[in-house]
Amino acid sequence: MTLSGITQRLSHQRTRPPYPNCFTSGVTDSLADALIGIVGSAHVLTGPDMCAPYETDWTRRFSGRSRLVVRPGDAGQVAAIIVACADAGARVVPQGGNTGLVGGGVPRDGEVLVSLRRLEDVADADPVAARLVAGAGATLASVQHTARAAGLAVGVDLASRDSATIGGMIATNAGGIHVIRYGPMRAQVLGVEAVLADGSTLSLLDGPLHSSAGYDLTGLLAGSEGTLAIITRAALRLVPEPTDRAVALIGASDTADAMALAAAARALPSLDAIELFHDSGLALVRSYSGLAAPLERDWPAYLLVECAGSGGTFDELSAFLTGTGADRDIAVAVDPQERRRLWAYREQHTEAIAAAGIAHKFDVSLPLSRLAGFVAAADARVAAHSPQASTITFGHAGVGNVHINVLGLAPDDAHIDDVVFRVVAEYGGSISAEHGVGTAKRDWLHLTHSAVEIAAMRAVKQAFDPKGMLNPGVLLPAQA
Ligand code: 2HG
Ligand code: ZN
Repeated sequence: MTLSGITQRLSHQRTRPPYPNCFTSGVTDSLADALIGIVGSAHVLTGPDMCAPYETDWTRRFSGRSRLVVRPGDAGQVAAIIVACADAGARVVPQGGNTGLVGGGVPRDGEVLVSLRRLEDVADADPVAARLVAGAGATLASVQHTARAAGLAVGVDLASRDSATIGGMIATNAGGIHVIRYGPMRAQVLGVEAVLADGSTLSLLDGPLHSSAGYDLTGLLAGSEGTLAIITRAALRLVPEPTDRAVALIGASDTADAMALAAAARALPSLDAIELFHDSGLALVRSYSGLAAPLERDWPAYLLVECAGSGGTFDELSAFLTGTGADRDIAVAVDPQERRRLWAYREQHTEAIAAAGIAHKFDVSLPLSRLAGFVAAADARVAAHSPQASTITFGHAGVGNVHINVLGLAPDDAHIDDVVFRVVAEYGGSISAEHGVGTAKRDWLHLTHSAVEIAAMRAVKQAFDPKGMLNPGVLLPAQA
């Protein structure tokens, strides 16, 4: 099942709170009338049932009320919406596929929610320039499909590919499983088109590949979480589509052993992914999916290594595995179906956790040499905070990005957030690696970012959005 599939299933199980600021059907105000004039009545949603799917994020921890939901069909309509909202003094929350995990893409207090999903056009890939232009609402899967038709691929891939949109992925500087090879989303974006807070459009889609003329505005908007502008289209760089892949799942005696294997695997020329998970996550995935045990025996930790290229990946991976020691418990797959099966143990973590409860999610990054120590310390600190909590840790071991998921606690238990983020700071990490800061983490930004850094970020926000209209409350902590 895809992330969108489980979202639908889980949203049916939820009881919905009342939404006093989301109008009941048929009742409008002058802003709604103005927006209907821009996008048509079919694309201004004003009833609580209509707005509800846009008001809770994927974690189910973060939800709020919108004034209404508006669904523009092109960048011109986005610009007109921004002007209408500014005139009405309304604030705006942009949203892509609503696969976010940090409360950054859902309303908080009666904002206008601008859903970019209708901006889903994907132009054919340009094989000479190895680039493609996609609307902000195009899903990653649809862009991957178009790139593949030209023998090319997108350098970023993640489990929510069927629902996550290009605009949202840029706004959060998403990472995923290939960061080790191609870098995060910011490194895939050649240029963007974006609507600024004054309704003007910044058009950076067509520039030359290489330019050092001034500030990198595209790079700045990547990771800005909708607080500086609303991204409407993007030009993405493409990479050669691998035609040959081999995957290995290796049992490890503990996180440190897995990280030592990961360090050795980083030297593989065709390395495409290095992923980590533990026995606790595997048990949850197996009971959720019914999958059999992946290896001959159970291990405390597991490392998944994938090589991809145009030939010889199995031999390259085999030579590496031989060098890891004679008594290793390993499964290797070349056949696509078998590779998918090995990947399922890792990729189904998020869904399996969501099926078990509402988790506190910590997407953090650590210096590679301190990651194993951090995982042990975080586990111990969570257990000391609350014996009924269970911790599941997995992630992108090759780049030091781990996802700590804590189950068994109340969704509004902010103390646990404090406990985990303080361990991150102690171990020299960052409180967000690839999901963004959102509303979930802004109050802990100061733990890993200096006052000078936060002041510079505030100055940027002030320059782009002096009235604080775009995604208020996200990324930057409230000022005392
Ligand atoms: C992944 O790596 C995603 O699968 C989701 O970033 C992580 O569910 C999570 O905590
Ligand atoms: Zn991840």
